[in-house]
Amino acid sequence: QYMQNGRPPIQRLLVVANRLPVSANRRGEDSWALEVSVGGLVSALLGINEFETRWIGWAGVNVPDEIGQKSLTLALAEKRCIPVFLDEEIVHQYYNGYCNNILWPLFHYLGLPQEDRLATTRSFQSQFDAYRRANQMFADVVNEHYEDGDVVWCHDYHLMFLPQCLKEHNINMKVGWFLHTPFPSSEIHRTLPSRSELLKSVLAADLVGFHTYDYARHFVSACTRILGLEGTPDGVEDHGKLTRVAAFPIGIDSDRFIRALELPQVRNDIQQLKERFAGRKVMLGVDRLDMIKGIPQKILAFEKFLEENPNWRDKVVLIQIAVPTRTDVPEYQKLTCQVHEIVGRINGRFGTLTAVPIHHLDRSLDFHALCALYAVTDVALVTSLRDGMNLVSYEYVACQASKKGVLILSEFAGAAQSLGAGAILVNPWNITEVAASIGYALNMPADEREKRHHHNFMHVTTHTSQEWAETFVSELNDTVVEAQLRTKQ
Ligand code: ADQ
Repeated sequence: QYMQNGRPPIQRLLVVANRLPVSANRRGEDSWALEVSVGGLVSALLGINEFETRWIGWAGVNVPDEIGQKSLTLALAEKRCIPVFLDEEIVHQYYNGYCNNILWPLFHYLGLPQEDRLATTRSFQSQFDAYRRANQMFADVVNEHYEDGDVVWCHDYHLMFLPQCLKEHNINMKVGWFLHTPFPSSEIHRTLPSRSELLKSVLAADLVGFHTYDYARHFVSACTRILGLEGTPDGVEDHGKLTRVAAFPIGIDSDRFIRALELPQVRNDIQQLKERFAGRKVMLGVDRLDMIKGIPQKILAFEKFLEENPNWRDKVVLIQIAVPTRTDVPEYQKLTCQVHEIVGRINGRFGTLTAVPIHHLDRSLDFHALCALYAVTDVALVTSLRDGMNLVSYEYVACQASKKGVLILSEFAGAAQSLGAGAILVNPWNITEVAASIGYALNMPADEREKRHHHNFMHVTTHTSQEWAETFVSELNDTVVEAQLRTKQ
């Protein structure tokens, strides 16, 4: 067990997520361009040094030929990534179908697909079968690379079947599962035709984690009401076997944002933005263009604010950055059109020859441009209809050390539990309330801004993504040790 120098060996952490943190583009038969995408999860895991991390996931490309699969596997190995190869049909049924069309909306309280019920019901079973098959393919890759003592951390709603597949193969594997979205009330979850199978599979894990205590409670209620199991303060018990269930709120790598503000390029961007918007207050929204983010509701609230406050019309601008996602899905195309239409109407109503009230950008910003924008903003508007946590609110707070801007935050984002005392909390469905909060935020005196910001800044800089990852993995190790002790007794 111990290496020659007397220190315990470094434990390996196998992180399994639908997507690898690397996107692959084919350049030739056996040549690949790899681009690392630094998201919340990647930076969280880059920061933990006590484990040797390997990523297992889909590279986002269809590679049907053996030469391509071999060469991509070699190229990814240099980034400590191991690919799972999924063909187009399975991606369509598992990823676009079951994950994005069924689980994603349901977990965000948007219900199961309504249109053409019969078609949905017929395809439901085939999508669910594909979901199971895809999860088994992830499990096969994990099993192939697993070594005794490794910790396996499964991520998100794409992989709810994975814990069971892994434990069926090796009951001693240490398996944790973490959900990045909300877990809905058991009354919502019970509408899902495959409700029991998914719960049972997740319960095969040793540790199950959520962003908030409420989501954990909903999960335990679903297990007690749907499966008839016993909920305990520690989790869910099934014939003496305990699955530990707990809240592990994610954070961000706040230092990365704070350091970026000192870079010459970012300082330059900040200066330019200040000059560009001199004399006006800047409000900001940064979201993926997804129905859960409440972008139309946010813009309608801004319209109401401008309607009721003519004196602010040429003194405030809303910058909405919306990264298009899932662009091949009709609902998302509809959402894009809806947002464009509302923005066009408002700019037509309240714009002048020299200024428009809303700058709407359908694209992603690079990290440095995003930091500069966060830093110059007076008010950030996060109006998610539901959101597991919402990292944009954290990133905004991290970049506001000098300006001490105000965060308007949906009470339906997990972040409301952690940043609620410093933010102005709103119900995003209540457009009148959000409009009034915009007025309150724009007029807030400096001492109140300072106090609110201080509260949130302390939270964001102390509850970091690294701490989140370390806590989850060490809790997983402890849970397994405790379970072994219990069975010995
Ligand atoms: P997301 O739904 O993607 O994540 P969020 O937590 O806000 O939501 O993270 C988005 C990330 O993408 C942020 O780091 C942000 O900077 C970046 N981003 C968003 N829009 C951008 C834009 N226009 N340009 C550039 N960057 C942009 C899911 C859940 C969340 C949960 C996270 C982590 O839905 O609730 O907080 O996982 O668990």
